[in-house]
Amino acid sequence: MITNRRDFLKLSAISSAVALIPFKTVAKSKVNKPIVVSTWQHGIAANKAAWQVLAEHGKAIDAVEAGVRIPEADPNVMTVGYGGYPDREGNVTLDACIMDENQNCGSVAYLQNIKHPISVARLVMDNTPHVMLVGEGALQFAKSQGFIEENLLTPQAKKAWQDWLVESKYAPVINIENHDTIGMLALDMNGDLSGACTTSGAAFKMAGRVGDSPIIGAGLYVDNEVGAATATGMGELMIKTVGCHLVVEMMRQGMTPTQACKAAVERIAHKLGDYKQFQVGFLALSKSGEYGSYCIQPGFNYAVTSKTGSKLLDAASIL
Ligand code: SD4
Repeated sequence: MITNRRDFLKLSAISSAVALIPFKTVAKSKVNKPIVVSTWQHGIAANKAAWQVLAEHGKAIDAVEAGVRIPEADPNVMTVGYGGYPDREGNVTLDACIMDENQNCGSVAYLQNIKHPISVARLVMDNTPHVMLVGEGALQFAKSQGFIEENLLTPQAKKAWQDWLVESKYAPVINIENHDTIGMLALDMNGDLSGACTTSGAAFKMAGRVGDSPIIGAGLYVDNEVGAATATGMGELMIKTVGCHLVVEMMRQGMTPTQACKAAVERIAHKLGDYKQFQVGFLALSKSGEYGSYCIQPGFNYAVTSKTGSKLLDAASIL
């Protein structure tokens, strides 16, 4: 029982000391590093590029940027960067963010005609006092940094949009047929965590729509004392729950990455009620190099690359 002011102060001092202790200290030799994880099958190629940086003792922040640039440039990946599906008006609009081990972060949203939004986000982080630039301002900034404007709408994506226009049925549902954002998390040789997330967002979205992927805390979060998380699926749901921040905070409280992802997905499902028609998936990596994932619908997979090689794993799901 707290009997006087001195006891209260003592207790407050103890509680704040406890709050500063990392959630779990793992013997340095047991840390699984370096390691990189990323969402979906295209994560395999992306991880390969990230691994080149990590294997040479490079920084996690450089690894994640290099990694996600691969699907950004790939016209066959229809929901990231070049070749991404456009919005209802036929414009490809891109969202991306990046976060390092010191809580520095940068983000761009509703960026058009620039193939590598993640690198623009990196420069927002490195070269400006801001975290987020959007639309025309983000484009002007990109151009000032030497990025070149190019048409990102490939014939394949244009055809898909024209086919969609026939019915123009706008169902703002992201299920397993409408996804592929890449979120990537890395732990480098130094034991530092960073993450990146980049997308063209929901296919045929309303003009001006921004999802979770460029929102720090929703589509990506990194706390170098605890772990990192990224998300894929219906971005509105991650924004409403600040999903990735939630996952990291649950890890701080002692959950494993899988347990934390599961708890966040269940929180969303519980609040939604009709969750069966949506997809939401989280991927998390802890400070000790442990990883895990969880989603609503089966079908979400993720790529893991470490010293033992690369593998594609299926996330566990509610359904
Ligand atoms: C969004 N979360 O814009 C993104 C879409 C996505 O896999 O993840 N697709 O809502």
